[in-house]
Amino acid sequence: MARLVIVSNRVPVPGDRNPAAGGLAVALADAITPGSLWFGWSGARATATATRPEIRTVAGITFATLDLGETDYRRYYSGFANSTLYPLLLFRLGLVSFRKEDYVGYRAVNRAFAAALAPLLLPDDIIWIHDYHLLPLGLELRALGVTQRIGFFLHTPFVPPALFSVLPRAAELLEALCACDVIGFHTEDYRAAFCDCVTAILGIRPNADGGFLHRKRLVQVIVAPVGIDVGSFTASATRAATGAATTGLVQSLGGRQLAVSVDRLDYAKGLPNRIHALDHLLSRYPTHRKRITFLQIAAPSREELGHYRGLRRELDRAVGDINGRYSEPDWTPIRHITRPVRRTTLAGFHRRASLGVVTPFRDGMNLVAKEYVAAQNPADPGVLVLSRFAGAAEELGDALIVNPYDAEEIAEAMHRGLLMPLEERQARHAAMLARIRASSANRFCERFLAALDGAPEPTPEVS
Ligand code: ADQ
Repeated sequence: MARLVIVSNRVPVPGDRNPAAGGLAVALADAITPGSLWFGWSGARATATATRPEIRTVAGITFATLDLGETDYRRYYSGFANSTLYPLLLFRLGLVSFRKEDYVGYRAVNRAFAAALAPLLLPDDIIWIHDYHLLPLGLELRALGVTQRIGFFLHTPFVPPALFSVLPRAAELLEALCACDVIGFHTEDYRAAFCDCVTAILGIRPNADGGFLHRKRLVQVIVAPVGIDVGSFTASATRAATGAATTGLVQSLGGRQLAVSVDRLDYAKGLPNRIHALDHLLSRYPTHRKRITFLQIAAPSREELGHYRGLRRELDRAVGDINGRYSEPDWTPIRHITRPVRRTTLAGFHRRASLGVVTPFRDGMNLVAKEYVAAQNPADPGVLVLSRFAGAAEELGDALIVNPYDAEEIAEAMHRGLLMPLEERQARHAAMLARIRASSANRFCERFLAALDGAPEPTPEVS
């Protein structure tokens, strides 16, 4: 049987003292079985980028990681990946900066990844590359003579040609990505936007199935929505709901309703606007004062970047302002935690929350929305308030869908959710539960790997 090789920017090595909070590891937990190889950055920085990976095997899975040199880290990771590509793909044109040396560094790290990975590959391997940090990795591997099947999955949205063509080197990057056999996206919208870019920028028109020929290679473009392992998340939520952390939380609420938000601290997640929404809720509907506690858990992320530090200050200010204006001696509207919390603990909090508030300005998918649904007690479920610009909204139309830029609309949805009759809550929850079961983490991996497995054998000479 073919071995699966996963490549991602960060590698979640078990026991890592400094794991990155994020959805990628959750999404791939089902794919990475004993015998697989996971390759990428260790998360550590050194004077120069390593040329040979450090290899560890844990529970039959091989983890091969490289340390990044300081300059490469600045140009590839902080620079082109997170200050150019990420804001662009999240539709935040005003935050995009471009420096040629960052692009050169980005390409150099992709080349270094390819050079370190190629000697580890076996003839029948299936290679699955993840996310915007590694758009040109497929091409770099092909340049070293790698003929194995290569797939690529993008965890962010994809933007239409009018936006993508803003990127200097847009054509070069698109071409490089087309060295893969299968390219996958969370939603039909992103897939269509990518195909439109291929047409507008490369002059190639994909067929109705999203396939096209590029340099003698058939490239397939597919939709594979990322999901979660619903059964195991529901089981952890049920267990955690009676555990110490959740019972302590529930006791501290003194019978008040709980609303929960869980995010990486990222400007795409719409955090300050959500806090403004709470302001609207409490001023427009004073009946909720002293009756609701809002628990915001935001794990720090990419703190070395200025925009992220600025966001943290903005959020601290907004929370302080609302708590200052509405708190009573025996009640504070917002509890604000800026630390990662264990996923199993979060599951218990979700289960006890009458409202899950997930309002990113943009999000590739957003697994927290699915986790909130999976954690609910079907007999007495809470209500999900969800941004229409999260990929998850395509599947979770039974949530209360809001425009995340409109704080008043979010407030109205929160109000409606807090008062929603049991029967309506049950019906909406049942419909959403069925959807997340149908697009589980397992199904995501199966769908992508089946497409990759069925891809025709690549021809060796690619010119
Ligand atoms: P992320 O932006 O990291 O992922 P998301 O999909 O919400 O976002 O997944 C986050 C995961 O980390 C969830 O499992 C969640 O429970 C956990 N998490 C979030 N905040 C946390 C916190 N404060 N403490 C501890 N754990 C926390 C990227 C894309 C998403 C896409 C995923 C998967 O940005 O759009 O859904 O990849 O493709």
